[in-house]
Amino acid sequence: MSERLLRLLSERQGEYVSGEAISKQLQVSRTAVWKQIRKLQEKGYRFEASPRLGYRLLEAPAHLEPEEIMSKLSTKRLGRRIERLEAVPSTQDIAHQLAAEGAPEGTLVLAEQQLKGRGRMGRGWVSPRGKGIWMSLVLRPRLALPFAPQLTLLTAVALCRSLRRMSGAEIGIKWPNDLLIDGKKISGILLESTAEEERIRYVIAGIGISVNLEADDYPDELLQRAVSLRMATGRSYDRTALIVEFLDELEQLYDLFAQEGFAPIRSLWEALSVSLHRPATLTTPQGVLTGVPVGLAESGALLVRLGDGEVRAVFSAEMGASSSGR
Ligand code: BTX
Repeated sequence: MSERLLRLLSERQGEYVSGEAISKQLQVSRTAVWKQIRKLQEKGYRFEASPRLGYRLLEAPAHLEPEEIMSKLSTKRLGRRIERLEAVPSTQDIAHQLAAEGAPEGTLVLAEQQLKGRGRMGRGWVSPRGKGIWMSLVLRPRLALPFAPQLTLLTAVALCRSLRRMSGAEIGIKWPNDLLIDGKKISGILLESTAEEERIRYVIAGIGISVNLEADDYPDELLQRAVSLRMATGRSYDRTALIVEFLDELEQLYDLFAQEGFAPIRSLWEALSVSLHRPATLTTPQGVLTGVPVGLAESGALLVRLGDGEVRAVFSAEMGASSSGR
C-alpha cells in the first residue's frame, strides 16, 4: 500500500491530496493512510499534513527506497522485487544466492556501497556510498549459453539509451559493454550466467553507473579513464529516476528481443557504438588481432576486418588503445 500511496502523492507533484481522496482511491481507512504516512516518514520522506487540505509530499529521502522505485516503474517484471542493502561486498553475490533459491526474473539487488565491487577478469569496481548505482538483476532468458553475449549487448543498449535521455550527454558504447563519455568510462556491465547442459538457468546482470561521484571519490590513477555523469555534465542526478528509466527501457528491449530476436538490438547497438570503423587492437584468448571492427554478427560476436580482408568473428577480447583506453 505504501507504494500506491507514494505513487498517488508523487503524481500530484507537491500538491495537496485530501485524506478522504486518498482513502477512497486506495480503499483503506483514513487511519490506515495516516499510519502509512508515519511509516514513510520514518524512512526519510517529508510530508506536509494539513487538517483541511490533506497531505503533500515535500521530499523523498536521498537514499534509495524500493517502494519509491516500484511506485514509479512501468515494468511488469523487472524490478518488481527489490532488495536494498547498505554495504555489501558485491551485489552480484547476493543476486546469485537469491536466484539459486528461486527468486523470480526481474528481482533487483541494490546497494548503497560495495566493498568488493567487481568488474570483468578479476578487476575491481569502485563503489562509494550513496554516490552511484550499484545493482544486480536476476534474468531468466530462454536462451542457449553461446548466445549470452547478446544479453550483454542488449543491456548496454538499454543503459546507453536511458542515460542519454536523462542526461543529454553524448554517451557511446565501447565493445562489448562499456559506456563512455569522451573516451572515459561512466558505466560498466558484468553478466554472469549459470547454465545446465548449454541452457541458461539464470543470468545475473551487474550494472554499475557512476552517477554523482566527484574527482576525490576515485583513486588518482582511475581519473584518466573514468568519469561520473555529474563530473561530465556539471549537475547531480536523482538515482531513483535513472534506475526507473533504465528498467523501463530494458524491459521493452528484452521483450522486443524475445519476440523478434537479436536483429533489432544489433542495429541499435551499432548506431550507439564508438568501436566501429576505426582500427583497434583486440587481445583475445587465442592471441592479439589488429583490424577494423565493422559490425556485429547475429550471435553477438564482433566482426573485425583483418589486414588481408578476411572478416573474423571475435567473441571475447579486450579492445585496446586505438579506440580508447581502459
Ligand atoms: P570492467 O572489467 O570492464 O571494468 C573494470 C575497470 O573499470 C577497472 O579496472 C577500472 O579501470 C574501471 N573502473 C572501476 N571502477 C569504476 C567506476 N566506478 N567508474 C568507472 N570506471 C571504473 C565492468 O568491468 C563491469 C563493472 C560492473 C560493476 C557492477 S556494480 C554492481 C555489480 N556488482 C559488482 O560487484 N559488479 C557489478
